[in-house]
Amino acid sequence: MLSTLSRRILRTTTLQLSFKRCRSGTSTGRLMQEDPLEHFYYDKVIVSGVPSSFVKNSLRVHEPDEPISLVKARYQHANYAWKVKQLVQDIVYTPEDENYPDSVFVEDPAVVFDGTALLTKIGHPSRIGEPQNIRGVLESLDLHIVELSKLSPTATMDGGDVLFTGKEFLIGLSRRTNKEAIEAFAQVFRDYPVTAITIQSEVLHLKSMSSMAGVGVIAIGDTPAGRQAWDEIERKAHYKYDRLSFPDENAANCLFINGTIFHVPQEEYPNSYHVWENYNRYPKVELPNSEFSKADGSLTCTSIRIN
Ligand code: CIR
Repeated sequence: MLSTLSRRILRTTTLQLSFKRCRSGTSTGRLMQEDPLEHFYYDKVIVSGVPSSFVKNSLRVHEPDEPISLVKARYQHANYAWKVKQLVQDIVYTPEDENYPDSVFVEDPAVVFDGTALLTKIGHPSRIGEPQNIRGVLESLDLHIVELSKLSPTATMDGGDVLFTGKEFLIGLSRRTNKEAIEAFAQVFRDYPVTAITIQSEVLHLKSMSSMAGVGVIAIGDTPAGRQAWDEIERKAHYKYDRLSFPDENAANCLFINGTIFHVPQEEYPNSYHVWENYNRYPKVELPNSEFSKADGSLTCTSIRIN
């Protein structure tokens, strides 16, 4: 039986199908369906367990007012996986790794796109082994593996800096991701334009303050760093996007999966909630993320979505 979420996806998908002329040879003039959501369909999502070392030893820019609760973090993580599972075929779990307190942020060690998994070299030494740790899972999914460190010995990159818009890659040039990495990335994923976007040093990643909130819509913080990044996107990106502005940077990070938006709840970002409340292009689901945001993690950080 279809869940309510699945029914909503089908409805959204049906509404958004558009048509284009097929250009190839004899079929010229035949109408072919093009789905604008194509690049936001995922059939597998990888999540990694929450190690107990996450509580005390995970990296964070500022010590949070209240300590991280392991019980709450694990509950929020299980809830995340369960809610996403309502929309995708497979959730692939990797066990927690106590040696890597930040390893729950599985978005950072690998970027997966079009059957290729690029193992990054995370730009902080405490996370250095995470890309190799996730390799086995990626191989088991029959992905073609490429190692960033083999392409450029000085390159560093966190997956949290990579924003695929559906038409091109925008990549944060940040404390964690450098120019060499962005150049190497462009050699691996050649089918789409790749553009570097400067990230002010107080912000961890491009996606710490932005995300795709639907086809052609970039959610982004209305803060000095967010405005600077948006100006650069407008100047340098190859395509134009609508902007959905949030008073809080982190509230702009949502998951857009199979036609549904997953966003943070009102109690976590009371000043930004109205933006999500008034945004009604897609079905929406709230996902609490308070314990992960204490260690600078946004919603996209705790999964790898595979298209
Ligand atoms: C770190 O500093 O690496 C972690 N505490 C947070 C990583 C968040 N990941 C992400 O935005 N993709």
